Amino acid sequence: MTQRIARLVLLVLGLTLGLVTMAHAEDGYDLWLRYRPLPVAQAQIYAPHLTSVVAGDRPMLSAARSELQRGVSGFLGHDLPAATSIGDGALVIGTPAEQPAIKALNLPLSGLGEEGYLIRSVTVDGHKVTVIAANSDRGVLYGAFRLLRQIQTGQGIDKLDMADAPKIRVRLLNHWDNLDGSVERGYAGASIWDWWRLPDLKDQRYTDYARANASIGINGTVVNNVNAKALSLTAPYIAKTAALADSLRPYGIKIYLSARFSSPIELGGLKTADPLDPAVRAWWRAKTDEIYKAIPDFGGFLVKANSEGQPGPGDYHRSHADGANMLAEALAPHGGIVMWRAFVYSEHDASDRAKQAYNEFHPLDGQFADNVLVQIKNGPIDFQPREPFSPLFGAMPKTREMMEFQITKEYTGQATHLVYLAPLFEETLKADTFVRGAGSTVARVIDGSLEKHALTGMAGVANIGANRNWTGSDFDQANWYAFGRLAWNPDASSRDIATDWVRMTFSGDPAFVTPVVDMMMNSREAMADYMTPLGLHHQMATGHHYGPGPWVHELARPEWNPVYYNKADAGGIGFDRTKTGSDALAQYNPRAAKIWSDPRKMDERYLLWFHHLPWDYRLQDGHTLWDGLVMRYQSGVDQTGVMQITWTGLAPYVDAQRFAAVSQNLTIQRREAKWWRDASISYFQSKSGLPLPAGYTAPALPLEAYEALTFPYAPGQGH
Ligand code: BDP
Repeated sequence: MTQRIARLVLLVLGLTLGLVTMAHAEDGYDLWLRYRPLPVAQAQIYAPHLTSVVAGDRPMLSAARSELQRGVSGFLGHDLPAATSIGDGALVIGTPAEQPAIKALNLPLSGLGEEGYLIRSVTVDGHKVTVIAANSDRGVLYGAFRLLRQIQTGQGIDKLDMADAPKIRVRLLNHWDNLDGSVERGYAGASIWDWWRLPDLKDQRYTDYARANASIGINGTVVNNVNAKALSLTAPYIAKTAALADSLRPYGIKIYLSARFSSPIELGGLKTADPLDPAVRAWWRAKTDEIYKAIPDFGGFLVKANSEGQPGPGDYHRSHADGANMLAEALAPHGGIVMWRAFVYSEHDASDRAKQAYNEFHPLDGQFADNVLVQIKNGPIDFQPREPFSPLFGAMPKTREMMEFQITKEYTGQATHLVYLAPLFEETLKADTFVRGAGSTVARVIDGSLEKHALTGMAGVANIGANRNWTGSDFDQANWYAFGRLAWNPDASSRDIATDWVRMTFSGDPAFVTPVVDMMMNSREAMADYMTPLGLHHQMATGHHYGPGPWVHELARPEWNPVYYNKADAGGIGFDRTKTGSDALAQYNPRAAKIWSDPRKMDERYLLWFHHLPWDYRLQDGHTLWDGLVMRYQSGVDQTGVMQITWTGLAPYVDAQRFAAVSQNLTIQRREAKWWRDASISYFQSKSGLPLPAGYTAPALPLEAYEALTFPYAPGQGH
């Protein structure tokens, strides 16, 4: 008897210890692919449909099979055996070309293209099975992850009939990772690429990175910074990149490189990098052939040229099209592409910076080769908390235009602030360019449907680093996740995506999901309010862009200074981009321009982007501009308080480790939101000379104290 009790005590102790260890194990490494054990009742519902897996053994099919096996053993606690014959509850995965059972089913796969999939509950030889079918192995892999998501989000798998295909062809991460292991604008530690120990060391992280990306449909990655070193194109680095490509290939992820335009001079010993020079062209052709020898499925080049000091065709009085087409010619025989960035502004151009990319690229429409994508940042300036869409979208109908979003939160709270960026992405994608009448959304420009382009793309500047949780904070994982989902389907809803992510990453309990999704959905607006309300932009401190710097005015180039953008003086605040000012509005289709042209009717969240207005201007709610500005800063701060309260109440649903990490970040966020509010109000008050509206507290410190702050080791500055 006593022995039995002792055994029981041991068992309980063991279980408790087990639970404690489990709680500790939630360090975020598993991302949204946690596959935690299901409650018994749920497991019993799924188990009959997950008895075995029938799959071919090509690399991507094996990857799909092993992911299903990993998932099932996590959910149900037992193996999912690989089988060759079909029995009840089997998962039958593959393509009609290599899996006879799938061929025999004659499924409607023709509309699914290269990468789509179909998942169906069917009967084969009297056995109830689930098929995941596609035209390619990659499609099968995506289908496998889709089935796992179905279970992770608590939905049925007994009567499945779903099909999906990506709307955008090239779905890429852009790593701004340097070869020395630092990451420009990275807030999650060092680069995950261990260039020093490559090609010999193949870190498990590379495989887990590939799995995570494949699970959201990302099919390529640019592994080095757009501020590129020529070194990346030398033989030793090509070998290192080839080793990375080997790790990523089974998950359908292609490797791309940022190419430094002056490489023919730096590596080839040529006197010029003039894109029309035959020797330069020959150098790029030979270099490209060399890369393809090592990486037969290499994706192509990303180029930042004649931008922020980078070399480019402009150095030889050639156009961006000349530069892009030279590389396109070298890549074309191999099926590779060029992504040529439109992020340019010039020290020789005194016009509004928001107009410069359009001015430089718009005249080149029709001149880019077929395998060139022009990669355009979502807004005309630089990844601000809120920007109107770039006027280039839709303005170059003969050009393949691709989207560049920033997933890493350079200007939007870095890794500490809880800011879900998908509503920002969605706002841009849903914006109407009107170039072909109403409904010509940015999404339709970049998915190619508007101008019938087949080569389409979306890139996201990665927020991934060597931190155990990959992205520097648990909630920043959501931005990586959402980017992938939106690149797959630019019409998807950011709320739906958040809901899936929360269920997969934390808990499916509605008492948790609803408040967390609401908090995420409000977070971007809160951040825009405490940093740059009413359409203000580029108010961040110099260099590291951490914290406020609305007073900065002494930098060499006018457009580097926040005062250039806020234009605050005794008379008012805001950048006049109407006819009376820079007339940047004229770069938009007149119907799009009209939406922002009248301050009394427009969405005031864009107000000071387009208009310079007096401090006593009446906002739509009747408050003066000055009062309304202060109120919005305050409301942003208040929202961070609400977020803290919400999260505190959710402790029972989250493991202790992640709960504490998020709580601590929310404390930082609240403190920094107050700092943003106080410093900004101090500065603008020094211009407006007006008292704060009744009931609003004065900034904690005098303006000089905010101006004097320095942050020598602020992260993300790269080398
Ligand atoms: C800015 C970043 C800078 C990048 C640049 C770019 O501050 O570090 O190099 O964009 O996109 O946002 O090229």
